[in-house]
Amino acid sequence: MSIELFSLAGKTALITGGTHGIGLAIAEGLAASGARIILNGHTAERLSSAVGHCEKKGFSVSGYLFDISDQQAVDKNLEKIRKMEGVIDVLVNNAAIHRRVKLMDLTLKDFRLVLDINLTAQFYMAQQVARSMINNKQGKIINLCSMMSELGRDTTGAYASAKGGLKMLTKSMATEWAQYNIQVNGIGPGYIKTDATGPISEPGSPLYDFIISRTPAGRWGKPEDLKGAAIFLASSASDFVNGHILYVDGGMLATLGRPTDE
Ligand code: GCO
Repeated sequence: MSIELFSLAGKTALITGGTHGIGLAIAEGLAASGARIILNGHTAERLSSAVGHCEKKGFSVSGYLFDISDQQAVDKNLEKIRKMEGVIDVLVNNAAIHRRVKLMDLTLKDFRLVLDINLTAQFYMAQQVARSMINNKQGKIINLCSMMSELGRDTTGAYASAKGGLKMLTKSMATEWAQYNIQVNGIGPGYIKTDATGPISEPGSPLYDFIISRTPAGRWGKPEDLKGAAIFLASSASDFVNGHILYVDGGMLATLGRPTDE
């Protein structure tokens, strides 16, 4: 019984930004639980390498190259996916960018770009996919939030504004779409070692040890640490979970931390 609860057999999952890092790890987790995975990427080389990587693991996988912030490209590719793949049962809204710049130095153009990709594009993608989920009388949407959905940090103002907004957009989607048996939730990764955190996640970088000191688990996270949360929120195990942000952060948000000399 419990195994079926977390099974994704017969389900199709679209993962945006699924070609590397957290997105690819989540895609692997969903595939290992039986889902057919559709990877979105915006660079052809990364997409084909990620599809090849998943094929080598024996996963049922396909790749679609488009920019999630380009509305026409989203419309065109969702139509193509509908024709080629059928219904999308699970949407993982993962694609995002980062601009680590102090607010006083951040250009309006870059602020708008971060909000556009990390928040507005997530809205439009979810809205379009949810339309077919309503017809299908079921669906799962997982928005990738962040520690920055709850906390600020120097140079992450644009990203935090978007991820804070994405937390509330998740709760708003849950409010309006739960009645259609669509469960909308979020995953909030802690500090995970990926390309995106590359510059700050190297031993010796000023943040590396600080993050460890702020994380009760005493380590940086790995992309695979997020697989279980994704499988849970994509499976029937979470059919009565709505508007929840599941933080996978090694305990960072649970604590004020402890003095360094303890
Ligand atoms: C940073 C980090 C964070 C992490 C992550 C934490 O610059 O502080 O990049 O933004 O990426 O979002 O959940």
